[in-house]
Amino acid sequence: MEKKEKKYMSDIHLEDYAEQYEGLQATVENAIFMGNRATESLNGDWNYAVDQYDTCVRQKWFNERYVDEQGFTVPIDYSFDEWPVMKLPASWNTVAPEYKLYDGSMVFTRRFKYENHDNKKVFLRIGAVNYLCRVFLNKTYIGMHRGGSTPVFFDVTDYLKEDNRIIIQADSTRRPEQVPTENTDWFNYGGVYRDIELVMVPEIFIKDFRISLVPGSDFKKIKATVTLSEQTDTVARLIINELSIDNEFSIRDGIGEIIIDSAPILWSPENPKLYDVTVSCLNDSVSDRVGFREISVKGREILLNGKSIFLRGISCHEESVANGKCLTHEERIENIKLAKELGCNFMRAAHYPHHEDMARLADEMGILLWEEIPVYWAVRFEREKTYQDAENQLKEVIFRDFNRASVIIWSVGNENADTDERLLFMSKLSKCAHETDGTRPVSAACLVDGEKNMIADRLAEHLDIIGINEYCGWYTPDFSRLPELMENSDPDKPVIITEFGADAMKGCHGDITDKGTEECQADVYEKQIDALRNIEYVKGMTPWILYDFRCPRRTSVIQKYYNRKGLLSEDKTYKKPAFYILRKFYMEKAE
Ligand code: GCB
Repeated sequence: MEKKEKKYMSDIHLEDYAEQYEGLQATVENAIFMGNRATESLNGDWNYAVDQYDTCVRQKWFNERYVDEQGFTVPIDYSFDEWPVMKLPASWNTVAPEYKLYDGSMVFTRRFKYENHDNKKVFLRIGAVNYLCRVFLNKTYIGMHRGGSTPVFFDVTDYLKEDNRIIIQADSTRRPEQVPTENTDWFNYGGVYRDIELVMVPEIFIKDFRISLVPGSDFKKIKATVTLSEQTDTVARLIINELSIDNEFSIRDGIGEIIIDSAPILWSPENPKLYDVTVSCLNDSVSDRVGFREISVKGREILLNGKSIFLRGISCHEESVANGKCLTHEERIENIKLAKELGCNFMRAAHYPHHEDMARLADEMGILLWEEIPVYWAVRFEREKTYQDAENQLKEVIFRDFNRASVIIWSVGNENADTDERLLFMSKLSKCAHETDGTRPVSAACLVDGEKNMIADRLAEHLDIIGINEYCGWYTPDFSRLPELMENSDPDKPVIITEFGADAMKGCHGDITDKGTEECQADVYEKQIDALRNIEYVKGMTPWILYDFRCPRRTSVIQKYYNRKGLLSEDKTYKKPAFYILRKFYMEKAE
């Protein structure tokens, strides 16, 4: 058949409209080390519109023009400057009641002035957008990013002017091929919910800076690595005044490292000692506050600074009633304080990378962290692009938090069925984590083999620490299964019980057999602790969970769209009895 000439309005007839935005995908390759760089904030008032049908990208609103490619006059379907205003960053679901359940696309725009103070290069950094974002600056498509919890960087040097218009499309649509997939046990908050800023750097700049103890050096060697934005030969300088370190080292083809004999005071939860570190090279200089510690695994032991440690932990989502995922600094401090009050030395930041401020606070306040990527439940393990997305999110969080002493474990996922495709997918992720960061153990929260009632996940072979989620006393009602499970298993590495728990609504009372009561939850904690306390290979636990959190799947009368397994109510004002039971155990353990 003869092909008809394309006489159509591209914005309504082009089915594959998203395809044209696939090209400029920001990944970890675009990331830059932030350490106290000059920035200009773009937080604040943004005009916005709900864009359910993706008209912004179909109709290319960023062009701000009246005539489409075929010569049709297109009436304008937006009024950027007259749209209502939202303060960003924000989870839009908490901004107004009409957005409480909104999943989809919203378009944000603002004007801003930019004065070039001889900055050679300027990047746009957005701390996180859930899930997908597309960015347009001054009528140009800048790029897109996938992954709702890691930072996004775009080089905007060539597009910035004195007067600028920026547009961010944030799309929180749940899709089966994404990471996480469409079905999770938490609420899918949408929005540009972490800081938006311009980052100014010189022509050649320090792209990455990593510093840590050299593993196995008896805590007496510090290694620093600098990666430049260009493959240049030059010299870098590292200064740690408090350790009398002021050393130069050479950079070849844009990369250089130095190993220095030094015995810093070791960082630990009990003594979270941090040092000010500066590295400079050519016209660039960055700094950081870092702790030095070594985390390792030996047999069935987890060693912190060479000493066996029991991880007294608690799992935690990134959520608050008032702000959704856009927690304030103070709310994060409160969460760490609550964990400490519970007797914890460890927190599991589930199920996706939390804000980098969490790890910084953990460094300062002295709490160890498990960080995780959202390879959760039934991801499309057979799909290569899904793998690439997961791997990129993993690399982005490692890039962001490498220097944080508090972060001791990378988790590559949670509760995934032990299929061949999943084994391949997640063992590759584990390999990638090891290759990207040779200083930290890798783990995942695995399922128990229900038939054999034992720890038998094939992924365990590729992990350094095995995480196990078991819900004896809750999803597995017969409690005798737990001692049996422990008895049947003989892991050759340490195990962390990454989840157990039970729902309890604040103020709901009854018998220990009445599901949803405080008594029932307390009983599950008593029994769990009893069964686990003397298991030699269990080297930590992070029960589920610090406080109740929103969950669309939970519709019962006691749940009311909340997962009620919290030790505290969702507003954190009420501690359920199970809080004190776990606290008692942790206090004993701490001694
Ligand atoms: C799990 C999941 C967690 C859920 C929890 C529950 O195993 O890892 O995300 O919220 O169970 O309450 O069922």
